Amino acid sequence: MTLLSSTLQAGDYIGFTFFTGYMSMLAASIFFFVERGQVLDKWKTSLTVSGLITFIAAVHYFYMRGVWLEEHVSPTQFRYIDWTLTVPLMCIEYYLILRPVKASSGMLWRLLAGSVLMLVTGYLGEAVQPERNVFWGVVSTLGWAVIIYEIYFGEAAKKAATSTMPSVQRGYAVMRWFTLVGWAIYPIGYMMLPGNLLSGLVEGVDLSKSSPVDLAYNIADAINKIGFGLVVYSIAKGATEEERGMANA
Ligand SMILES: *C/C=C(C)/C=C/C=C(C)/C=C/C1=C(C)CCCC1(C)C
Repeated sequence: MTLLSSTLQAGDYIGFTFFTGYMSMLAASIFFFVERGQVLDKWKTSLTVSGLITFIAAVHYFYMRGVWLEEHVSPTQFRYIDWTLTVPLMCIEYYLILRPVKASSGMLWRLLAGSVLMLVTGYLGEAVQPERNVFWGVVSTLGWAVIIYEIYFGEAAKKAATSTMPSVQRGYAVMRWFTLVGWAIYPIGYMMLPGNLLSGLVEGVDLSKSSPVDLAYNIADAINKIGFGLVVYSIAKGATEEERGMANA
């Protein structure tokens, strides 16, 4: 008898990460919304956006958890809907942090264009033409490269270097490190898809019970949504203290 159960089984480690993902995203959202009260008005929107990113993710994790428990398949549609909303919000975080040093809307549009290219082609490779996932993965990486170029060498990098606030300088360096190193977990997960470059690594895995790709994505989301939000929070807190210090001096 095959027992299709929609409760969490002892050995279902992927299921565990969907549950912890859901709960930690929710907790992070409450934290960011409550902490808005601790920073100067000009930094409040940054914390609101951090909270929205983790809140949108929490709702999607709720659904993804359900899909995984009931069907044991990758919730690819919910995954990409989540990313389509949250990745642009992360681009907006860059814009908000750099707005005091006069970042242009062109910078924001370049980040958004890179995100759209990265996510649309990633979806094509995962859900529409899985037999061509290597090709779509390469195109998607070009979108990511547009973002990396902008934050390391483009206008964003140049504007950040002109900031006189140590907390902004330091925080920006950590933000872009997340976008370079933390985001790299996603393409590594993608490369474990059947037929892709790292699929040999997960050859023995029973894909009806486990999903290495989802494990990678769930870990990456926790790091890049909660961790990234905390960096934004530390910039807002630090800048608030620096500005209050200047006002009192
Ligand atoms: C909160 C969600 C985030 C930060 C999602 C980020 C997603 C990526 C950086 C995905 C990148 C991909 C590639 C660079 C190539 C292969 C396909 C993707 C979409 C997994």
